[in-house]
Amino acid sequence: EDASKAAAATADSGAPTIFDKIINKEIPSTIVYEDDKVLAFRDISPQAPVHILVVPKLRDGLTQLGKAEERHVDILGQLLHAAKIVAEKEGILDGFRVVINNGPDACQSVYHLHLHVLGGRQMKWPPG
Ligand code: DGP
Repeated sequence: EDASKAAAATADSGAPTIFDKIINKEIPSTIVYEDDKVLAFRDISPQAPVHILVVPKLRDGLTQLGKAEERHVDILGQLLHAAKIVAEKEGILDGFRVVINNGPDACQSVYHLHLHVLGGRQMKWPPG
Protein backbone atom coordinates (compact mmCIF):
# COMPACT_ATOMS: atom_id res chain seq x y z
CA GLU A 1 0.00 0.00 0.00
CA ASP A 2 1.44 3.34 -0.95
CA ALA A 3 0.82 6.54 0.97
CA SER A 4 -1.89 7.78 -1.38
CA LYS A 5 -3.85 4.55 -0.93
CA ALA A 6 -3.55 4.87 2.84
CA ALA A 7 -4.88 8.42 2.62
CA ALA A 8 -7.65 7.26 0.33
CA ALA A 9 -8.92 4.93 3.05
CA THR A 10 -9.77 7.87 5.35
CA ALA A 11 -13.46 8.75 5.42
CA ASP A 12 -15.51 11.56 6.94
CA SER A 13 -16.47 10.69 10.53
CA GLY A 14 -17.43 14.23 11.53
CA ALA A 15 -14.98 14.01 14.45
CA PRO A 16 -12.91 17.06 15.44
CA THR A 17 -9.65 17.33 13.51
CA ILE A 18 -6.12 18.54 14.08
CA PHE A 19 -7.10 21.80 12.36
CA ASP A 20 -9.27 22.76 15.38
CA LYS A 21 -6.11 22.72 17.51
CA ILE A 22 -4.23 24.75 14.89
CA ILE A 23 -7.06 27.30 14.68
CA ASN A 24 -7.21 27.52 18.49
CA LYS A 25 -3.40 27.80 18.57
CA GLU A 26 -3.15 24.80 20.87
CA ILE A 27 -0.57 23.40 18.48
CA PRO A 28 1.87 25.56 16.55
CA SER A 29 1.71 26.33 12.86
CA THR A 30 3.30 28.90 10.61
CA ILE A 31 0.48 31.33 9.96
CA VAL A 32 0.62 33.23 6.68
CA TYR A 33 -2.74 35.03 6.79
CA GLU A 34 -5.54 35.40 9.31
CA ASP A 35 -8.81 37.28 9.57
CA ASP A 36 -11.95 36.77 11.63
CA LYS A 37 -13.25 33.94 9.38
CA VAL A 38 -10.19 32.38 7.75
CA LEU A 39 -6.78 31.03 8.77
CA ALA A 40 -3.95 30.20 6.35
CA PHE A 41 -0.88 28.27 7.48
CA ARG A 42 1.97 26.30 5.91
CA ASP A 43 1.36 22.62 5.17
CA ILE A 44 3.44 20.32 7.36
CA SER A 45 4.23 18.15 4.33
CA PRO A 46 4.84 20.64 1.50
CA GLN A 47 4.38 19.39 -2.07
CA ALA A 48 5.83 22.58 -3.59
CA PRO A 49 8.12 25.40 -2.40
CA VAL A 50 4.94 27.26 -1.40
CA HIS A 51 2.22 25.03 0.07
CA ILE A 52 -0.32 26.73 2.27
CA LEU A 53 -3.65 25.53 3.65
CA VAL A 54 -6.58 27.95 3.81
CA VAL A 55 -9.31 26.90 6.25
CA PRO A 56 -12.52 28.31 7.68
CA LYS A 57 -12.12 28.96 11.41
CA LEU A 58 -15.65 27.65 11.94
CA ARG A 59 -16.15 24.27 10.27
CA ASP A 60 -19.96 24.50 10.45
CA GLY A 61 -20.50 21.10 8.83
CA LEU A 62 -17.96 21.73 6.06
CA THR A 63 -15.97 18.59 6.68
CA GLN A 64 -15.52 18.46 2.90
CA LEU A 65 -16.64 20.48 -0.11
CA GLY A 66 -19.19 17.78 -0.91
CA LYS A 67 -21.11 18.80 2.24
CA ALA A 68 -21.48 22.43 1.14
CA GLU A 69 -24.91 24.01 1.54
CA GLU A 70 -26.41 27.37 0.60
CA ARG A 71 -25.38 28.81 4.01
CA HIS A 72 -21.73 28.20 3.15
CA VAL A 73 -21.64 30.38 0.04
CA ASP A 74 -20.11 33.39 1.82
CA ILE A 75 -17.33 31.43 3.52
CA LEU A 76 -16.57 29.57 0.28
CA GLY A 77 -16.02 32.92 -1.43
CA GLN A 78 -13.93 34.19 1.48
CA LEU A 79 -11.70 31.12 1.30
CA LEU A 80 -10.99 31.67 -2.40
CA HIS A 81 -10.33 35.36 -1.81
CA ALA A 82 -7.93 34.46 1.03
CA ALA A 83 -6.16 32.06 -1.36
CA LYS A 84 -5.52 35.00 -3.69
CA ILE A 85 -4.23 37.15 -0.82
CA VAL A 86 -1.89 34.33 0.22
CA ALA A 87 -0.62 33.87 -3.35
CA GLU A 88 0.05 37.60 -3.58
CA LYS A 89 1.88 37.65 -0.23
CA GLU A 90 4.01 34.69 -1.30
CA GLY A 91 4.86 36.26 -4.66
CA ILE A 92 3.37 33.47 -6.77
CA LEU A 93 0.62 35.33 -8.62
CA ASP A 94 2.25 34.39 -11.95
CA GLY A 95 1.46 30.74 -11.30
CA PHE A 96 -0.23 29.00 -8.45
CA ARG A 97 -2.71 26.18 -8.01
CA VAL A 98 -5.67 25.87 -5.65
CA VAL A 99 -6.69 22.31 -4.81
CA ILE A 100 -9.50 20.84 -2.75
CA ASN A 101 -9.30 17.11 -2.15
CA ASN A 102 -12.82 15.84 -1.53
CA GLY A 103 -13.34 12.42 -0.02
CA PRO A 104 -11.51 9.10 0.03
CA ASP A 105 -11.04 8.78 -3.72
CA ALA A 106 -9.35 12.20 -3.80
CA CYS A 107 -7.07 11.31 -0.85
CA GLN A 108 -8.64 13.78 1.58
CA SER A 109 -7.07 13.07 4.97
CA VAL A 110 -8.32 15.92 7.20
CA TYR A 111 -12.07 16.38 7.39
CA HIS A 112 -12.18 20.15 7.88
CA LEU A 113 -12.54 21.90 4.52
CA HIS A 114 -9.23 23.29 3.30
CA LEU A 115 -7.84 24.80 0.14
CA HIS A 116 -4.28 23.88 -0.80
CA VAL A 117 -2.42 26.85 -2.35
CA LEU A 118 0.60 25.49 -4.21
CA GLY A 119 3.30 27.30 -6.16
CA GLY A 120 6.90 28.38 -6.40
CA ARG A 121 7.72 25.81 -9.08
CA GLN A 122 6.42 24.81 -12.51
CA MET A 123 3.18 22.98 -11.81
CA LYS A 124 2.33 19.95 -13.95
CA TRP A 125 -0.90 19.02 -15.67
CA PRO A 126 -2.73 16.70 -15.37
CA PRO A 127 -2.33 16.38 -11.59
CA GLY A 128 -2.04 12.89 -10.12
P1 DGP B 1 -5.79 16.56 2.47
O1 DGP B 1 -5.03 15.33 2.11
O2 DGP B 1 -6.30 17.33 1.26
O3 DGP B 1 -6.86 16.28 3.50
O4 DGP B 1 -4.72 17.54 3.12
C1 DGP B 1 -4.44 17.60 4.48
C2 DGP B 1 -3.14 18.34 4.62
O5 DGP B 1 -2.97 18.71 5.99
C3 DGP B 1 -1.91 17.53 4.24
O6 DGP B 1 -1.30 18.13 3.11
C4 DGP B 1 -0.99 17.62 5.45
C5 DGP B 1 -1.60 18.72 6.27
N1 DGP B 1 -1.48 18.54 7.72
C6 DGP B 1 -1.91 17.46 8.42
N2 DGP B 1 -1.66 17.63 9.74
C7 DGP B 1 -1.06 18.86 9.84
C8 DGP B 1 -0.56 19.59 10.95
O7 DGP B 1 -0.61 19.18 12.11
N3 DGP B 1 -0.01 20.81 10.68
C9 DGP B 1 0.06 21.32 9.40
N4 DGP B 1 0.63 22.52 9.26
N5 DGP B 1 -0.40 20.64 8.34
C10 DGP B 1 -0.95 19.43 8.56
